[in-house]
Amino acid sequence: MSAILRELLRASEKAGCIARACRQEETLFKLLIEEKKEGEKNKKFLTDFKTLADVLVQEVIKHDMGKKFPGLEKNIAGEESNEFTNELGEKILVQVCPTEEETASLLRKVLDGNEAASKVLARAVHQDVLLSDPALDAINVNIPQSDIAMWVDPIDSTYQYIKGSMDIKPNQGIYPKGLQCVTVLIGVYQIDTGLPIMGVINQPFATRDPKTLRWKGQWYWGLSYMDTNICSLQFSAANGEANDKPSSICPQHSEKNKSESGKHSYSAVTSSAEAKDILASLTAVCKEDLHFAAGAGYKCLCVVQGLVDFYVFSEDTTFKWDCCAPHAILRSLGGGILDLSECMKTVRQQKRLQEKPNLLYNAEVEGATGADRWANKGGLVAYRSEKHLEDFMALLMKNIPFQNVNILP
Ligand code: 2IP
Ligand code: CA
Repeated sequence: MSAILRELLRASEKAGCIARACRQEETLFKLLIEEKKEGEKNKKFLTDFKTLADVLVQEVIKHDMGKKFPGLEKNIAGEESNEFTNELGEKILVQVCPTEEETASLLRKVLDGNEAASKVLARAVHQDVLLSDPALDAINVNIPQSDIAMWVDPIDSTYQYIKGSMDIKPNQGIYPKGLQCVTVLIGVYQIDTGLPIMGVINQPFATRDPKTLRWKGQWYWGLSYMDTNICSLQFSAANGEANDKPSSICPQHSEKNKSESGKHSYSAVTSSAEAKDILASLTAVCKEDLHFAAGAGYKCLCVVQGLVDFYVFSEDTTFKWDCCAPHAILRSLGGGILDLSECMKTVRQQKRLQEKPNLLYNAEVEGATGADRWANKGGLVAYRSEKHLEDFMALLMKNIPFQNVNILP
């Protein structure tokens, strides 16, 4: 099974390379940044380039996984559809062709004849990405291929990707916005239970070399299946070139977080789009340790890294593809991602959170259409250690403004 995880990692790294190429290769970068200029005649075409990058990355992941594990590609779903309409209104199925030349010629149709851009992109699609992560060799589990399916988010936080801010300062290690918030997310779940079992988060723009000004990526993986729980963060020194963060950046919530009164203090990250009442409560509970950051995947990564205890979001604007990969990694560390409204209901009834309302990845939202079928309808709470989950949830409920209790589930 480490073979699948190794391939996931390689596919995520190739996706990261394509994401970097679109910003670092002159011909592609021009197409990407042009989009920022408002009111341009060719705005529609240029907006489509961003979508093309997204679609292409998703197709590369499907193609590469299917090549190594035939049949698996049929069970890979993502945010994007690969049907593409170009400026002339032609419908084109964007896919990876057998050769670089064929892919370039297909891309030319979508890119309105732009020869140079098509070639550069096709080269990135067909390049071989070599990586080694010796920690993966330690894994010895056997999961039948027919039991698993995957969710892919080719480029999470697309807005930050297009905006491309490079000089955002982190606050206690957390980037509120900027390229660091961009992630590639590949998660594997068990078809019958809907639970996530393997995941990779690739951060293509993790650090920037001050001399070459080139970006370097970083990856995180985790596997949680039966009795096996294993995560790249347990092997900090052996994580291959791309991972150079020491495991000490991941302090577990510890006694140091106890205030003088003996009560625990908690840290959390949320979206700037969080609802007013939950925000008020989070502020009351976490005080200066409440952070805002872009990207659902990146916020999960902050929890994985131990930079915050929780990621809380009550709205229904995150999706299965945003959470499957981080959820698997968090499970491998002893944490998870739960449905927030279900947790609140349980805590409100003064019951224990024994049966964890895990986010599940195999069922649609009843009655929903389009992307909303795969929304995390009840919001989410992501955590790395379950030790303080109930206490934190109880505090969160207690601090929701009284006059608004009727919004509660
Ligand atoms: C988005 C992206 C946004 C996030 C939203 C996701 O995915 O991660 O940043 O909103 O929930 O669906 P926020 O940053 O407010 O949490 P994408 O960029 O792939 O559309
Ligand atoms: Ca996303």
